[in-house]
Amino acid sequence: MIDLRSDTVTKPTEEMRKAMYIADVGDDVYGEDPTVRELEETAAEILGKEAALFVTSGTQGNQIAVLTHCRPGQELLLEEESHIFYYESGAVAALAGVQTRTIPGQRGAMDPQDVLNAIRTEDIHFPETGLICLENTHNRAGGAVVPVENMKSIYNIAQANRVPVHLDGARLFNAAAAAGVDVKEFAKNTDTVQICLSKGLGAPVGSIIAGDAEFITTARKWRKRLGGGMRQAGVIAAPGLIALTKMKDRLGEDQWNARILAEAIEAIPGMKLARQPETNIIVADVEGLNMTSDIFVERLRAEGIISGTFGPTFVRFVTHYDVNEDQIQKAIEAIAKVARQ
Ligand code: TLP
Repeated sequence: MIDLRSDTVTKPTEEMRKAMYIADVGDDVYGEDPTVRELEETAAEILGKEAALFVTSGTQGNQIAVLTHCRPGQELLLEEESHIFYYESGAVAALAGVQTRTIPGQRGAMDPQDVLNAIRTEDIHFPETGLICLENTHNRAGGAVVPVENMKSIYNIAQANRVPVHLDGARLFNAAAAAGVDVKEFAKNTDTVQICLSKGLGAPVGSIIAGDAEFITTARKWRKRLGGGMRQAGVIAAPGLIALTKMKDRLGEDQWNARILAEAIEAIPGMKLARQPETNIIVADVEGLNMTSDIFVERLRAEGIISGTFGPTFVRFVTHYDVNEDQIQKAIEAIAKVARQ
């Protein structure tokens, strides 16, 4: 099977497995796991933030950020197809008790003027705007890179109105690789950032949230409340450290493979790209084949290729380090075969 469902499906490398075996560990709830501490310090430095916290998943990281920034009854501004709004099971309502106000985006980027217009003025009838969330790369916009300039404009507006900004940077390193800039350039236009170690970077588990020291202290308490205080977590922090320091330099390969796959899909009669890929996510429209995405994904699976539905006629393919160029060629042949059926 060639699994192109997501970059979450990668298996840990041999180096990661060895690092897990030899990891120095302690009880992290007491702050005594040296490997976790090293991971958090390294992540804070890479992201240009004061402090960082190792959390179980991207969803937990985003939710802890919302819980730490907001109070119940506040309003959260976010792009209408963002992961926090679309894919986190309504957690911001269920856990933080905030209401969401969505703003349409262009390739994942909100218009700063729309953000400004959505920030609430003081009025007895209104909820307070508690937080603005950004996402980069933007998953449902097909891995689109939200430009640094756009983030900067929104951050300036947020600061002028004393509203914090959180970045869901699950795939921030893919954005940095595609834009040819350091992740700090994105992160500096935010108060807090969440990055996933277990997507393109290939760690088996875990995410990081970073921000100022006070924020991280409160976030640590929220993590404990949510049952995310881990004990000898060095065994999972060790592959996370490898992901963070060694895996980012190969993300260009995933982008290259995504381009090859996208160009081939574009040439298949009846198929078209929902948008040109910028990073490692490809979204294809199969409407012209008179198939739903469910049927297409099922038939493609029968040919040994796993993809994911992304709407009634949209199919998503994600490249990652467990798929090489030969396997991309096999995937192309299988996609073309299904398209002819
Ligand atoms: N995304 C997953 C699914 O949940 C859709 C995927 O396969 O792409 N932010 C963004 C932008 C994400 O894409 C994801 C995962 C998360 C947060 C959540 O991360 P996890 O899965 O670690 O909770």
